Amino acid sequence: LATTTQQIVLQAPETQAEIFEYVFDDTLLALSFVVNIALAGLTILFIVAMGRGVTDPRANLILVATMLISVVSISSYTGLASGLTISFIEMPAGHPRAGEEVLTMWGRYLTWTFSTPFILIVLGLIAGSNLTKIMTTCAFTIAMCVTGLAAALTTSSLVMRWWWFVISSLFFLVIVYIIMVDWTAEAEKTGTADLFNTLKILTVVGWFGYPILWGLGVEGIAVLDVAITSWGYSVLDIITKYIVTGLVVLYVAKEPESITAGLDYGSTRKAV
Ligand code: RET
Repeated sequence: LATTTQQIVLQAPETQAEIFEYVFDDTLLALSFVVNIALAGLTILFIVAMGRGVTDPRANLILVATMLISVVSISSYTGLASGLTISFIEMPAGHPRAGEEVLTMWGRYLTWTFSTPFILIVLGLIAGSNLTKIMTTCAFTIAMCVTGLAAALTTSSLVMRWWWFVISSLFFLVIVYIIMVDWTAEAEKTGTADLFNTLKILTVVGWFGYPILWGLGVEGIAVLDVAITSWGYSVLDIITKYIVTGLVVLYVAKEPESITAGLDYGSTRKAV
């Protein structure tokens, strides 16, 4: 009987129903999902309320893009809360939890693929950048998230996990460069530097938190446990999504006309 009990304890949840139960047994973990679903919903309502009177097409494009960040977020966290996008994955030799089945929230990396481009569209539009640079950052963030997903799901070798991590980080640096160098200069010319610089700090500092958490959490060197890692990502999401959205929406609703970047880039007003 003792052996049977031990086997049951060591057996990681496998079916979606078992994972769902596991998540909701851990109140802290479950809350890290539920809080974000609620905040994303409130953020959407806030955007709708604040954006009612805005008629400028470019300002509306920015508002729609902010809304899509939260739309993706609700779906992302519903995927995690339901157990659909969580799996227990066996870590390769050399990993601190080698041979153990570790809870992996792979849905996060998957859904960042869809949410982060909208954040970059918002920032690029506010800086008054052009389609080429906005598309470049979108392509690189998709590449960053997909290779991050690959890092989390690779079980064959520890070296390969970290190699994916390195590739993903290189893609990340391309984005950081465009934000820090190109967009900073463009925002200066566009006259949106005040807002842009605040968003830039929240975004660049916030985004660096993700690979750091990945490295310290269960996917990496495993000094942080699953619930803490999950809360870490949830808090970073609150900063990089809802707080950024809130600042953008307040500004755009108050001064839709100052979000101009010249006719070439789709503005409704001539560049000054
Ligand atoms: C990973 C691991 C591999 C290396 C790097 C990463 C970066 C992730 C980032 C995520 C940002 C997510 C946001 C989500 C909001 O919805 C994939 C963790 C560099 C920067 C802003």
